[in-house]
Amino acid sequence: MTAAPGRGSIAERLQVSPEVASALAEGRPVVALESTLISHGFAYPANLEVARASEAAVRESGAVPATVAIRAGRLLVGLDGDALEALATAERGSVMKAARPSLAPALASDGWATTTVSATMLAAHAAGITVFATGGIGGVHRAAGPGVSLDISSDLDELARTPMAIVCAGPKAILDVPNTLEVLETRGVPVVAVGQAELPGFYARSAGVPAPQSVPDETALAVLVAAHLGLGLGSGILVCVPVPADAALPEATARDAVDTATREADAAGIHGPELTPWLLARIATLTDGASVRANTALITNNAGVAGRLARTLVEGSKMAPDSIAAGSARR
Ligand code: PSU
Ligand code: MN
Repeated sequence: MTAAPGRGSIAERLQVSPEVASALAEGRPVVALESTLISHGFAYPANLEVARASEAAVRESGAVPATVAIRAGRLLVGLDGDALEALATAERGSVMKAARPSLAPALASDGWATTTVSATMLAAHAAGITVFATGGIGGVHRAAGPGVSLDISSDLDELARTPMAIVCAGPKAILDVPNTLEVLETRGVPVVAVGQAELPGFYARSAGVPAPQSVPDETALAVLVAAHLGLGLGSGILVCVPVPADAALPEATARDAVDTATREADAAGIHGPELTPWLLARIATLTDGASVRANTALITNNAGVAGRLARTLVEGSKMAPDSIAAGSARR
C-alpha cells in the first residue's frame, strides 16, 4: 500500500530492497545498518569504505545487510551499490541527519537524508528486522559545567521502546558514559558486554566502568538476546563488543583527545545535532587518523557479530523454544 506523496505512516513509506524483502519473507537472517555514520561520522572516501566493509562483514556471516537511509520521502531499507556510493559522495552538508524528532523534516525534504540509530530502529523494526549493527550509540552528553547535560540522544528512548538487539562498541567515548548507563537502566534496556566484564569504551577496549551484564561469548549472547526479546517487554537490548585489539586506541590517548575536543566544542558553542559529528571529526585530527581506523574496525567487527547473532536467532526460532543454546552449539 502506498500513500499519497508527502503523507503516510512509517510502514507506508518503507521501500524495502528486493534482496532484503525476499530474505525477510523466507525467514533468512537480516542485519540493519545505519547511515548517519556515512554522511556525518566519516569523510569520503573512508565513509564509503566503512559502509562497504560492514555490508561485506554481514554477508560473510551468512546474513543479508540492510542499510537504512531516506531519499525523496521514502524510508529505504537496503541500498544497492550505486545508492550507497551516491549517498557517500553526496555533497557534505546537503544530507540531513534524521533522528525521531527530525524524521518528518527529513522525509518532507527532497533528496538524501541519513538515519541515526533512533530513526534506523524505527524503519528496521517496521520492516521486521530484529538485529542492527552500528559503531556507537548516542547517549547523555557531557556537561560543560557542573551538573548534568540535557543533551540526551533520542537513541536512548528508541532503545527503550523498540524490541531489537543493537550491536555497538559501547556508548561513544565523547559521552557521559555512567549517566548514559543510568538512563538505559531507568528505561529498562539491558546492556551486555561480550567477552569481558568491563563496558567497552568505543575507541578503547574498556570504558573504565563495569558493564551491567556480561556474557563470555557469542553463543551465550544469542541465548540472552532470545530470552530478552522473548519476554515481550517491548524494549531493545544493547550489545557492546570491544573494538578489535589491533585497532584500539590506548585509553589515555582516547581520553585526552575526547577531553580536548569536548573543551573546544564548548568554547566554539557547538551543540545540538552538530555536536557529535563535530567531535568525531576533531578527534580524527587530534589522533592523526587513529580514531578513524578504530572506528572503521569496530563498525566492521560489530557488523560480523550482528550477522552471526541474526543467524543464530533465526536458527533458534525454528527449533523448540528451549533448544536455542544446544542449537547454536551444534554449528
Ligand atoms: N556511530 C559511529 N559514528 C556515528 C554514529 C554512530 O561510529 O556517527 C551516529 C549514530 O547515527 C548515532 C548518532 O545515532 O551518531 C548520535 O547522534 P546524537 O548524539 O546527535 O544523537
Ligand atoms: Mn543531542
